[in-house]
Amino acid sequence: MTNEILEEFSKFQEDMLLGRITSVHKSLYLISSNKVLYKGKMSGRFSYTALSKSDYPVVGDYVIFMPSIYDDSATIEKVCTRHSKIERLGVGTGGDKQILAANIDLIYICVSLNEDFNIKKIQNFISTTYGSNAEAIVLLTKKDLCDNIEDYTNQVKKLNKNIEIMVVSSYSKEDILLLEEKLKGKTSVFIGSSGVGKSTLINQLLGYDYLKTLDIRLSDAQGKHATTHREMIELPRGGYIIDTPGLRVINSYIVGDALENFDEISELSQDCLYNDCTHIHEPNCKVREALNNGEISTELFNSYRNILRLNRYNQRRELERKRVQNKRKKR
Ligand SMILES: Nc1nc2c(ncn2[C@@H]2O[C@H](COP(=O)(O)OP(=O)(O)OP(=O)(O)O)[C@@H](O)[C@H]2O)c(=O)[nH]1
Ligand SMILES: [Mg+2]
Ligand SMILES: [Zn+2]
Repeated sequence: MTNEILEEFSKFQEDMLLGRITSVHKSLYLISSNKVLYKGKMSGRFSYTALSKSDYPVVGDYVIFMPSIYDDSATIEKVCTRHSKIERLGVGTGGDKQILAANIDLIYICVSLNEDFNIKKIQNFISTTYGSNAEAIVLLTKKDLCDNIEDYTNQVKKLNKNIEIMVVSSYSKEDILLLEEKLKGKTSVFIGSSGVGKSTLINQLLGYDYLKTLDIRLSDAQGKHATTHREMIELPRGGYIIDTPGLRVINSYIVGDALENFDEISELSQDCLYNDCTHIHEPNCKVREALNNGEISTELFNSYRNILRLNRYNQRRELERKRVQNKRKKR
């Protein structure tokens, strides 16, 4: 916590509390303050004066709030100045950059050794950390599945000789202890594709299965993410870690990156009746429901649909390419 935040807090009445946002669920903000969890809503005054979405709290934000005298509800009056933040590049979302998390010291770019490893993707991830005021570290996961680790670390070094690289396995006690040491006293965030083991690592750090993890690797667009919400978790040996849902990678990394900008829709579509819902005519479609009651804008929905269409086109082209290749081989 910075002195700036303490000074901001000192300007408020004594019955107000200072806390930190651990997760956000639509207009409900979970706040942790002195190990007590509160369910916060924004005050009328705050909502009235807020100018943009980025004024509202995100995971990791320090907030000043009034606790209820009856239950665990609370009214948030102020979001304290952010000393760092990680933003997602705004593609097709009307230019408003989305803040993923605030007040973080370390950003761990999680990439699994073997199938997930892609140097261009790592470069993209590193780019998103520029200007965040946090330090980026490349965390190569699932080292137990890899027997040429150096080939991979060398590629990262060639890309950026200054970036710190860590290589871990979720199943190595030694690695977990090392990570625990690095995370102590800091706020860190794990970002990366789905299935690289972000939540598994956090569960190992906690010593029990707190977070849901993926049992079977589902790497296609229809695959469900194990993690669907960003959440900040206090570690037993000190420090905070923020778990995030994985990036969707479908054929082309660019499409995956773009889809990742539609967090809200991606989250909604996890609850659609069909895994491969196109959000046009299927029954029990949560995305269309949200569109109808104004929770998501038509503009956002349309650009999302365009990305899906482009993606299906890419998939068809890829299938066609394979078919032609196979034919040639048979001749
Ligand atoms: N071999 C091996 N498998 C691992 C390791 N860590 C995690 N896994 C497996 O990888 C799969 C995905 O792990 P998760 O922790 O759910 O991945 P995630 O990055 O949180 O995925 P999302 O929440 O979807 O973003 C699970 O089946 C884990 O058991 C590891 O170090 N080695
Ligand atoms: Mg996860
Ligand atoms: Zn749907």
